Amino acid sequence: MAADRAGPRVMGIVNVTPDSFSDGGRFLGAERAVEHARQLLAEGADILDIGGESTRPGAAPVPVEAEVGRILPVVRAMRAAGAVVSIDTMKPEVMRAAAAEGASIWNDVTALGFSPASAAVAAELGCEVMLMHMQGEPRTMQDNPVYQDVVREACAFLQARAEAAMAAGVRREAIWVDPGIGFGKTLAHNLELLANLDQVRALGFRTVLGVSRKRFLKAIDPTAVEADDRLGGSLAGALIGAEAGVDLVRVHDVRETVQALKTWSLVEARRPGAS
Ligand code: HH2
Repeated sequence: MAADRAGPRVMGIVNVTPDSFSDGGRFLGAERAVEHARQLLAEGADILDIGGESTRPGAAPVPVEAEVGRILPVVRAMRAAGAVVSIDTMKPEVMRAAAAEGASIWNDVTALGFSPASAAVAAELGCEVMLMHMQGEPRTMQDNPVYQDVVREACAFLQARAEAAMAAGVRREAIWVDPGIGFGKTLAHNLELLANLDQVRALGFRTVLGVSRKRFLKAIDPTAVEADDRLGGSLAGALIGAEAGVDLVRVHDVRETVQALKTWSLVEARRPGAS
């Protein structure tokens, strides 16, 4: 891991989806993803988060075999390149297959809640787990999210899921928690969470934050229609995470994020009273 700066480590997002413009299908999708993943590593990613199923509202579910088939070639190539590999999946069968190829982190947007077997499988594999808060399920989560107190409820959920994971045998040190920006949340809910990340940190686990290219950034800047129009908001998110002391940011734009975090950390080191 990069030791040349303080602040959060960077997890680069690698989406493996079949190439719809070519009859090479799955293979080409994986080949492109490997190329992309190599680039993110070269740009300074500390971890690669490999996913074969989108969690966007309206995205079609992907069967286990197809998801495994998409991600495994990328996991193998990235392990051969010496990368730390995380798998973005809800399915224990997918994580099991990826762990057999050397993936060491299970990033689960359902916080091990999708299958009753998830927590036991995580314990058995001995992998690290990223538990994320979501209200509802991906298909409908943005319809009308309601909270009394989004920060308190997200923290209580994460605490409960961490306890369930530990009860199943997952080690405390292996657990990360993530407030799940954009998952069943309005703009106001997302901003409230970003303003109170210290409360997520206070749970006592390592913390992950994902703001990169999220749709709520379009509510802030309506001209940011396409996901890759949202670099400014994404970098702001990484810096908000850095200020709050989160341990890891999950991003698409690794080079730009590393540059922003380096700049931030050089200034931090020069603040009056910094050691
Ligand atoms: N966000 C997405 C997926 N996985 N995992 C964690 N831990 N935290 C997040 O905020 C998070 C996540 C968003 O997924 P999707 O909409 O499929 O797009 P992409 O994977 O390109 O970010």
